[in-house]
Amino acid sequence: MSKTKTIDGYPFEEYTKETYPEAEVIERSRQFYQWMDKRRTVRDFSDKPIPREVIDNIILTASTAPSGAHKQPWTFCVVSNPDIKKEIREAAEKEEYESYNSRMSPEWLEDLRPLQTDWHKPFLETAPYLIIVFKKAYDLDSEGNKKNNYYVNESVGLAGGFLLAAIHHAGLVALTHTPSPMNFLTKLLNRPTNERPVLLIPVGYPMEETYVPQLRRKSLNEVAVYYS
Ligand code: IYR
Repeated sequence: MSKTKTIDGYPFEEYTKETYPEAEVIERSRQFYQWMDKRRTVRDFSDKPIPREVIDNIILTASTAPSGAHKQPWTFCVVSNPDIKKEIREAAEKEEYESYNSRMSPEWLEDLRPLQTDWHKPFLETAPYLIIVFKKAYDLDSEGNKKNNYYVNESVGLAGGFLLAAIHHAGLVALTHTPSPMNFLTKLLNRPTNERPVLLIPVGYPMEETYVPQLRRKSLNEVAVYYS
């Protein structure tokens, strides 16, 4: 049991973070980078099942992300039911068809050309699980009163990042899919009025032979500026 104390009446507990000698810090940071650099967005999913426990652990990991005033303003909807997956696919493809054929600008379509995406979204039925991340614009207490959440977009973005890292760590793959508009998910999944869909993430094993676009990630000096 860790030591506890109260500050202004609020409970605190001692936090002991495992630390390492400097050489090990360097080595760990390098290894983690090299391993995270292997994460890729995948669109070719196997239908091989995944134990529910894995999905539970991935979501619990995402929910460890920091959030404004520790409100954890997110709901993860987990869809494995084939009928619901089919409904989601049909609704998403309808929106995506419109997007690719009339809503997206020529520049946007050109930018997507290297990814070779189109309005067909078979993975929404193939992947064993779809995780739909909803942000909670506000909370509702037991009497239905609105309670504020803070930095909701930032918080949910961080949780999404943790979710993708947890999926990668489990040896699974994901696709960060954002059909636009995605309001159909609110209705389809019967979500309350304080929740808005943010990310639709198919999770599974990759197909045995899977191809991803050859991408180059920006170098350190393209993404970092140091003020020493
Ligand atoms: N939502 C569409 C289009 C799309 C948009 C971006 I920005 C991407 O990085 C990839 C795809 C789709 O999912 O196909």
